[in-house]
Amino acid sequence: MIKTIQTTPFDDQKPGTSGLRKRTRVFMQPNYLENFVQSILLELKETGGNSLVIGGDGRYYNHKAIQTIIKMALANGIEHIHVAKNGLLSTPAASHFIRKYGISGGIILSASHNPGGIDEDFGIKFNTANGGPAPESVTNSIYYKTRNITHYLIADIPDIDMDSMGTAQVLQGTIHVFDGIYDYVQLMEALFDLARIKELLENGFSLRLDAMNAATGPYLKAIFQDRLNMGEETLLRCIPLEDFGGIHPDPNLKYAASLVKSVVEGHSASSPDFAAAFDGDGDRNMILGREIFVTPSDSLAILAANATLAPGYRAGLKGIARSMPTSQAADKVAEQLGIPCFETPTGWKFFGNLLDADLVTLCGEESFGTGSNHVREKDGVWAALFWLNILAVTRKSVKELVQGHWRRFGRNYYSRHDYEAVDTSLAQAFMKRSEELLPSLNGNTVFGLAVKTTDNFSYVDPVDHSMTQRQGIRIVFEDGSRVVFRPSGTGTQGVTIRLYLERYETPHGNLSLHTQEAVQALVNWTEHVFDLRKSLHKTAPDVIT
Ligand code: VG1
Ligand code: CO
Repeated sequence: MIKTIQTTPFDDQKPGTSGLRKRTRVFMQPNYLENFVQSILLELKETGGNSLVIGGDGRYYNHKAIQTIIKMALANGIEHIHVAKNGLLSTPAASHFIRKYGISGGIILSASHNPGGIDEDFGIKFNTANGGPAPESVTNSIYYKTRNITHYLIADIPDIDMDSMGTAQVLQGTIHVFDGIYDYVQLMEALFDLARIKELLENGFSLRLDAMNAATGPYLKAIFQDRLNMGEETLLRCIPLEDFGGIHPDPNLKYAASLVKSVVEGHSASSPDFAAAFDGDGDRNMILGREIFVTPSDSLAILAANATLAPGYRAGLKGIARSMPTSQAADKVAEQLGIPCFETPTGWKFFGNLLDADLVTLCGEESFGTGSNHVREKDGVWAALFWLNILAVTRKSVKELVQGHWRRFGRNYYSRHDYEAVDTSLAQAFMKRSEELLPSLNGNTVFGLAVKTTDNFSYVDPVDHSMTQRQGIRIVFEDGSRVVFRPSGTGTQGVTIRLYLERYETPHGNLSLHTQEAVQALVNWTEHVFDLRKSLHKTAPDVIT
């Protein structure tokens, strides 16, 4: 019944910022998925794990991969295998399920906001017993196993029926097919005042939520249709599709442009008061209000400043954490609240220890990620509900809330410019040359911008003291503005270089500039000093958010 299959290593199974992400066809090669899964299962077993959650964002190959993982988990002696019904489980819901039921780990099949389909992307994330993405020590150990693999184990059994809930004994294990929506919705009900939100919505406040044909659809329906009685017109693209309808399920200014246009730009009497969009696996969010786009960095700061208005956060915040490239807006709030603000490398896995040690309550990343200690992942639907709860209590518009925040704390103008699919050797040479240039910049003033400090960011985890180096080149100017750049760790083609631009204006400064105008001097400075576009053989960024 259990087969041992001989295999040889693939040399490219090193997990990136968030799991292993490749072209779908790469995963479909014989043994590719199996090698990686066997390495995860060995890691799980070595650390004493005997239970596992499996689910994914519904993209092409999700079902097939889940069947393979079930059979391999059984063959490897995992006793309790929890499979989300229809294989559909958002990343935050997976995190919650692991934590709530004390499960040893989870495998989430997703390439997040990357497009899906046989000619697009697929991915695997592994989460540990705290519900969070495996930390680097674990992903390194899994990678080591992929380099030395000689065989894997798989049960020779028919496919499992994962379309109906129930429990079945198979070989030495038990397979539980569970509802991936229910527990998550219960958690949201505990954290937020849904009755108050309902009242707001019944009083003419209008709403649009866009699931982008991906994993959040069923969660949004369960909350906004079933609990809050909202009509179908409020929920857009809520049926998860294998190819996400051919779009990038990426909630940002480029890939959710039509929503942005209807809410922010071409606003009219019929425009909603509030809108949000979510990514493929449901951990990202974009918040919009009539005539305003809320940057993810501002969203974190505004949630922090108003957190006690939501029942789940009434006791206040322990601290805030943000990834290094995320704007310093949250730092200002933390300072005023008298709580610590931690700066971590990019990727949610770096927040896990801080959350587990109860050092922070809220976390955020500039890449449309916001979350809290309720799970160990960023959480899109949670962010939208948090905003709605605050709006329901304050009765302010999104714009009033954001502008009021700027008048109190100042405004961190912020933009990210992505240069995609750059030739790997060009990108590496550029990063190396840039790093070498840093010492010569300290104390210099170019185009009126005085450099205060420069470094290639390194991080020592305050809890386990593990060190992570070279996480991005950072230039901080005397006025608090910053230029940061780093190679992405989630791409599947060449290298994406991300350039992060931040300019701070005090509460008395000009708070109503256009963002790109506000950061233009920083772009010019970067070109002058680093010759970025020419070095990367680009004439303009591919994506601006
Ligand atoms: C990107 C984002 C990062 C995020 C990661 C995973 O990583 O910048 O902030 O944590 O994606 O998010 P990178 O290395 O490409 O910059 V998800 O929603 O794709 O799991
Ligand atoms: Co995601």
